[in-house]
Amino acid sequence: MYQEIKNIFQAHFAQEPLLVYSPGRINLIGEHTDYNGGFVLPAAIDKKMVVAIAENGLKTCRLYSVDFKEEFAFEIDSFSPKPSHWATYIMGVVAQLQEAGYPVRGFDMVFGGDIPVGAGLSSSAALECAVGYGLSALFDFEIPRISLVHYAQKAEHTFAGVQCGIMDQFASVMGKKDYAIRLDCRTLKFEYFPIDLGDYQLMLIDTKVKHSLSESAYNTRREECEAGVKAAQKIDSAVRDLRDVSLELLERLEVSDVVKTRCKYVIEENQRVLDACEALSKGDLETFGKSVFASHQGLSQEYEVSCKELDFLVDYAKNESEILGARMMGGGFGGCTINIVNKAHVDRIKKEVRQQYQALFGRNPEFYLVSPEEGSGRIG
Ligand code: GAF
Repeated sequence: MYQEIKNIFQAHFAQEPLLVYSPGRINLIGEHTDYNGGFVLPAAIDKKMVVAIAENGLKTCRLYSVDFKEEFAFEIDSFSPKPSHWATYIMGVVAQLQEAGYPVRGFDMVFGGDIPVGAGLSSSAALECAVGYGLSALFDFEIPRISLVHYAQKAEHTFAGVQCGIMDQFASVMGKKDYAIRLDCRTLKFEYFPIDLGDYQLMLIDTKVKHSLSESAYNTRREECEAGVKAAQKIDSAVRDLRDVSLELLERLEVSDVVKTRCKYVIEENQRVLDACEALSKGDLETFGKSVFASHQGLSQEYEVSCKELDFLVDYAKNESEILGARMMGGGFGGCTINIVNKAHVDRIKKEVRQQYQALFGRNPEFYLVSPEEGSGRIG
């Protein structure tokens, strides 16, 4: 893949590029908690966005997307967001770096990779992080990794219009082989958590659907949670995030039932992350798996960000004794489920799921066996 992207770069721009990558991510548990100042347990994976980049001495930045087979150019001194276009993620990062005072000059870039788009594995965060990493390497300025995470997240807010939390960019930049990251999204304190699943392994099942609601519903959920926090602050001024709100206090809030239900999910999910980490550290995979199933139940019934395809896959897993836990992953409304599957049964389970899913939804699911990998890096 690296060589292919390098070759395409040379064919397009006739010079030697610098190559960097940033990975996609999984999340074991802790969904929609990041923008609520809560806890998450993501990991980087071995599916990556690769960026080939070189300075071009021009005022124009020339881009080529391998996956979309499309070119795009913008002027380094004058550009604006282009929501829903892939170039917006790149321009967003350039804008953040410029605002922070880093010297970004004209460049040529080719990018591509093997993170399936729309599968909830954060291909856009990986692109933002790879671009930030690539620009810092190209123009020789040191950016602390944590600042890179913030610039990438801010690029998503300002240029893609999605008010995402910090989880995806954090995992992509800070990932570590064989470890998940237990991250406190309020303080940004984190701990690398060894992932040793013994006879089990992580398998993603891609529904191959992405329902159109995903972006608008994401921002609505965020607003609903903020409404809950505001109402709680009227009663207890010490409340900063939903994790400071007890279920008893939640009951007393003057908010709609919908807001209460959304907040309840977040409060419980935060606790589930802590419980799941405790179980993991004791090697108690069964208890860990139960928290994972409970997370899906909350996402589907209370937070209402699932869909029939995801629910079907999790219901299947609940009835399969060789899967210890399963849930939807990421923003929702499609993408992948994450499953803790007995290695010896992976092939049988794949076959069964494929048959049943195909019969019900008329499309083939995709399966990815994944494990935690290193975050952003330079190649060569
Ligand atoms: C998306 C967002 F980008 C993350 O910040 C996070 O909120 C996630 O949805 C849900 O947990 O991936």
